[in-house]
Amino acid sequence: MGKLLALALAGIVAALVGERLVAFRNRMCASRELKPKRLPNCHLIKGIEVGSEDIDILPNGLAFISSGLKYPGMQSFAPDKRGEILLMDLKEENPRPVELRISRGFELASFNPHGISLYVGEDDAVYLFVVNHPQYKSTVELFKFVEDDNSLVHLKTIKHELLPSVNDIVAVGPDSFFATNDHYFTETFLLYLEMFLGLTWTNVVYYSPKEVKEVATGFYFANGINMSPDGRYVYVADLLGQKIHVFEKHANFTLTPLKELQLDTLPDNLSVDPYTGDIWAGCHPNGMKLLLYDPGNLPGSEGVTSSLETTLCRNGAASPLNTDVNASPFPEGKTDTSKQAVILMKFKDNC
Ligand SMILES: *[C@@H]1O[C@H](CO)[C@@H](O)[C@H](O)[C@H]1NC(C)=O
Ligand SMILES: *[C@@H]1O[C@H](CO)[C@@H](O)[C@H](O)[C@H]1NC(C)=O
Ligand SMILES: [Ca+2]
Ligand SMILES: [Ca+2]
Repeated sequence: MGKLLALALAGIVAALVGERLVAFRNRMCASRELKPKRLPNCHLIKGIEVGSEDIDILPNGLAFISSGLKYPGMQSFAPDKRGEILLMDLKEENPRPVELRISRGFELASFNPHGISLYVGEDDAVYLFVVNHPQYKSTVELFKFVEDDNSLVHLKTIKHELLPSVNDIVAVGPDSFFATNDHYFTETFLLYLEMFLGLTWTNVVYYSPKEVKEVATGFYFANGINMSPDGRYVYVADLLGQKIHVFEKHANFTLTPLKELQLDTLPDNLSVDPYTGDIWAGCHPNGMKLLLYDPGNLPGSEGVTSSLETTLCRNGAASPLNTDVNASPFPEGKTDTSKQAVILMKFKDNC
């Protein structure tokens, strides 16, 4: 009898693990294959070989790039090199990235920048918010950009118990922002277990010096976050949920869910076109390949875009259109970081 019971229990555990494994592989798009394609207007920018995690661009064409992220479980192209913020003037014919100098007093050796966000203050002062992971912890660094000498003046380091595992931020004031936490747990074993079991415990937090609060939760892996140009809507990419969530933002900085855009790929960072309001997402076509990084079988990248109309229409379900035709992972070459999205996947507009 004892043996039978043990056998039955073992069977149940195996079935549960098997079921979780299948669900996990689905969330990771583990069997998805894309044929590499070359994009004629896409070329490598020299000087960012160690990867560019995030980009934010000022209206005058100055692009800020965070580079050199080291993230547990992910391939790093230069594990011993500290991270940096690069500046590139997109108005130039052949723009080249230059490293921004950071004011003294900031601990540069452990700089590990992740998501970034720009905020232009009333006096036209430019603030740069940078998610940082010194010793794999999470902080948000606030800098002021000094254009005259290509430098960043460090203003403060923000740490908070509600910000344990920050991925990306979107600034809403000179010292306030929304941030995504991409894990609930911070301990390595537990955070892998969390992903494997498919817990939806990651969240979005609003931070200001006066108030810090959770404003949305229920994501498998909250990743990129951004805002509509008029500031009325907030967009959150759920990497393993394969969705972009659309929220309405209120004057008291709470969010109410409005809509979800279902994708067939793993969305990472989100950019918003300041003129049209279109969302552009850099995505990972196959999360398993990203995790198991094999230089002989690169994970690739793809982009997804959603027009403002599609994003906001209440009853229209956005669906990716003809992925195969428009898809093209990063061209062959040594710097595939799956961080350089190169394709465009149009949404069918059902509005
Ligand atoms: C915030 O504002 C929204 C919309 O005006 C309202 O429904 C909500 O109750 C407010 N929440 C808090 C906590 O004040
Ligand atoms: C986001 O990441 C994609 C690829 O993952 C990259 O191509 C894109 O430049 C980044 N976009 C911005 C503006 O953050
Ligand atoms: Ca960002
Ligand atoms: Ca990200």
